[in-house]
Amino acid sequence: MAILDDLKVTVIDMEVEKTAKLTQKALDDGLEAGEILDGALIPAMDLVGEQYERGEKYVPEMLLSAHAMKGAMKLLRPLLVSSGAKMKGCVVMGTVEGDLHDIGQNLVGMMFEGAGFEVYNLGAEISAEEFVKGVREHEANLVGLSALLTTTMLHMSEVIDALKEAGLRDQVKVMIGGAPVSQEFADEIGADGYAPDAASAVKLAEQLVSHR
Ligand code: B1M
Repeated sequence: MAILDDLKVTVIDMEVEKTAKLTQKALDDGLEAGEILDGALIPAMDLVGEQYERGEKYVPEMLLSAHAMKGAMKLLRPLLVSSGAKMKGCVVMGTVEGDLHDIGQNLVGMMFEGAGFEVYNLGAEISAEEFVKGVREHEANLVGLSALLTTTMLHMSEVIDALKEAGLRDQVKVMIGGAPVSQEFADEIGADGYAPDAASAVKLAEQLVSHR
């Protein structure tokens, strides 16, 4: 669809305002939030990542594309979270220590909210201690960990260890996600599950809280 192709280009070209305008236009034209995400915004960020890898783009440019995507997500948020469903469970989530990639985990958080979870999104660069504090404070029954870097994914097991040390591991399920992690890695660190994307993250969260 032409508008999705145009939107993809505006994100890649780091056009923050134009991205917001086109996202609004796509919504006004009747496109669904999911179509806009999957048909333009996520593929655009993938391409930006590939361009960075090939040395065709640098960090500040990646950041501007990320700003454009975040602006679009602001407009999509009300549509992704409006459900009014009864609370299914309480999730404390965030991106692990040293990792400031928060677009994916924000998206997962919005989908959780839309599916009827109570969500406490702690943000990015969250230490194991902060996750423990969040679980205690909100009496969460699910913890969602995100990492986008092969270096920071290693902090996920520290969160699990800290939950064990705090005596909280039995009361929470831990799920992980983010490009470098996998089901194998989840098994290795003793997480309860892994989801590759936001839609499957919701399904997994529902399964995990219903099997308590
Ligand atoms: Co960064 N970056 N980045 N970056 N960046 C990647 C991740 C990279 C793959 C790019 C590349 O080389 N191709 C690469 C990582 C390589 C690696 O470790 N394997 C990389 C690098 C190297 C870096 C820096 C080290 C660059 C540098 O400074 N030299 C640096 C690190 C900074 C740090 O964190 N300490 C860095 C910085 C940045 C920016 C700040 C510029 C910016 C982030 C801005 C922000 O998030 N606020 C940025 C961006 C934008 C990217 C790319 C281009 C896009 C990430 C994104 O938002 N994708 C990325 C390349 C890529 O991923 N294609 C890249 C869209 C988002 C919707 O997808 O986050 O994968 P994603 O989330 C998905 C799933 O993974 C899953 O569901 C989401 C929705 O479907 N998911 C979960 C995520 N979390 C989940 C949790 C769950 C379940 C599912 O349960 C709890």
